[in-house]
Amino acid sequence: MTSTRETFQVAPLSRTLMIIEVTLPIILVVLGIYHGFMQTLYRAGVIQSSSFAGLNYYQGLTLHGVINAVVLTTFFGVAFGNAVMQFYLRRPLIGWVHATSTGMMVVGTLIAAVPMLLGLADVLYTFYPPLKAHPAFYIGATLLVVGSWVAFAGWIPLLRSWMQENPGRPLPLAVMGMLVTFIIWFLCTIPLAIEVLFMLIPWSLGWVDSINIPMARTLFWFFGHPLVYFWLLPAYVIYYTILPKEAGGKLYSAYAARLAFLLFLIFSIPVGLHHQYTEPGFDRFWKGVHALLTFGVAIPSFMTAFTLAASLEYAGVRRGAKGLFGWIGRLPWFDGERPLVAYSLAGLLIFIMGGLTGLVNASYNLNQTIHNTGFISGHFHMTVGGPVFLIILGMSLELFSQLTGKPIRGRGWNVAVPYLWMMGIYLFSPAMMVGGLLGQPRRTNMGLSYLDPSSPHFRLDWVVTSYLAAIGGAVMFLAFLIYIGVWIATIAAPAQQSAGELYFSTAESLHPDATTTSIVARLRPWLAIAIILILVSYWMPLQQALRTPENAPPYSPDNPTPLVQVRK
Ligand code: HAS
Repeated sequence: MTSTRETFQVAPLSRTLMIIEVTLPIILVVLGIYHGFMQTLYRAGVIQSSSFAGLNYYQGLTLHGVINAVVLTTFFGVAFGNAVMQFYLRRPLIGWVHATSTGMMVVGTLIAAVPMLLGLADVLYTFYPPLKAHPAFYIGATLLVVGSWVAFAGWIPLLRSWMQENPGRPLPLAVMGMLVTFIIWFLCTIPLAIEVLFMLIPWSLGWVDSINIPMARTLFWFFGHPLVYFWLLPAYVIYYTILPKEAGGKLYSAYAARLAFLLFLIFSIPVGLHHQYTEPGFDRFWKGVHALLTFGVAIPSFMTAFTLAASLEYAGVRRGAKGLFGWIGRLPWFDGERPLVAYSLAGLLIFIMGGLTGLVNASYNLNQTIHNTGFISGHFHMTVGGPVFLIILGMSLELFSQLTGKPIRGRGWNVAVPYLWMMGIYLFSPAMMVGGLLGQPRRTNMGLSYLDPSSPHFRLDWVVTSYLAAIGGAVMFLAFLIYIGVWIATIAAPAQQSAGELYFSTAESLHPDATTTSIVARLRPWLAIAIILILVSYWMPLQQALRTPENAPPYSPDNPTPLVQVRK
């Protein structure tokens, strides 16, 4: 990759739409984060309902999960993809396609928000049956996803025209990373579309009385695991392109980075059964196949760890570091002018534990101990709640600043946010994990009888871990409040540079990058392998799910009696 100082001027319509794409989810996340903090207080017995607004436990948890894990991440993936395509391909987005995509996503989010706020969709972010939501929830979610497909489709003419003009160059690394991200997204949202359109919506409209639960769950996890790489890969794009340059060095190997993205393409989808190890109806053999492939999907992250560590060491040495570990101290950890370094380093330090605990989950035997316990919540707050969330915060603010021409205010506070968040996570997640190892379940308030010393269910060890998790939650909440303060100060500041000028500092590769003929510069062979692996790994499990129709009536966790009687 070559380094560039050129900026790209975004057209006025796209600029307005991108400001909406980065601002709306951050506004919603205020509600999402608030409900996360309230969950921790409630589980520790500090408050008696799931929020000060008196929402019930599952409604609060649904708002927390759907806003943070689905709405924020999808908007960010689209906004960042739009920025990457325009900046690196040096072409404007097609205005009407962009407007259609953003419009669908905004309208879909608002439609889904109504039943969630009214308590008619307490189905958590996984919304698998027998939990049943109001049809508007599923219809809104569908619009959000289809809007993101439209954004992806809008990039294709830009890519084609760039390739025609640059026949001897591989795609810029960031563009390739975002392309892989959205191919994974497109492939994995197909089973989701089947589940929502042909199962959940007819069921929720009352056109059918019951639903095949194993099939719905299998289709969900067919989507649900690759989903986590849709969240993660934009962060990897930033780690590979911006971080090494901002840290003062180069990317150790762009070739290795390309290979990592392609390995995600082949391994991230055929692994969903690792969420269903404990479910009956699936042959052990296919659970084993998915377990093996899950270890495969860890390989590109291990490669990333080594490539990034080498890139950061190179940066530290260039900054004058001596000795084996001197480079660590030389990195610009607290440089307010380069906030993405702080947001990246804190995220990476969290992800070391997030990734390792993922390998624990993936191990079939260990999974029997931790499935559906607090251990899982600990794991995913160190992944989606760590590197993913921090990169979204850091880059959203950066994009907002570039699109509005307003410089980021409170730069010292801004770089404190990721480290404070990291401290909160390192209190919260281990507490949840230890609680999980002690048997504390996730996603159930159980009447919180374990808090009551007079109850036969009283568990002092769970009370201690819940308190530690609540303290971690408070620290994370404080970090987020500071972030919102920085955002508000930035909005209030007058514009000082021209609005809509995109600029991403981009690292050169220390070792030779791919050429157009390199295997890592060609997407098609990898896509073909991905599709073959998907077909092989899901062919039998889907048939097994079809053969075991455990139909059940709808169920509400808040009112645990069947809402509708199954037709006799
Ligand atoms: Fe996971 C459950 C396995 C990664 C998210 N995962 C979840 C759930 C979520 C989630 C949300 O196999 C809960 C779903 C639910 O609601 O039920 N996960 C894995 C594995 C990985 C993994 C093997 N997960 C993620 C990522 C997520 C995410 C990424 C979000 C973004 N996960 C599972 C399994 C379950 C599961 C089971 C189901 C469990 C159950 O029973 O329900 C791997 O991809 C992880 C590989 C990562 C690494 C780490 C590499 C480290 C790096 C940092 C290097 C640091 C540097 C810094 C360079 C091997 C890259 C150095 C700097 C200095 C200055 C020193």
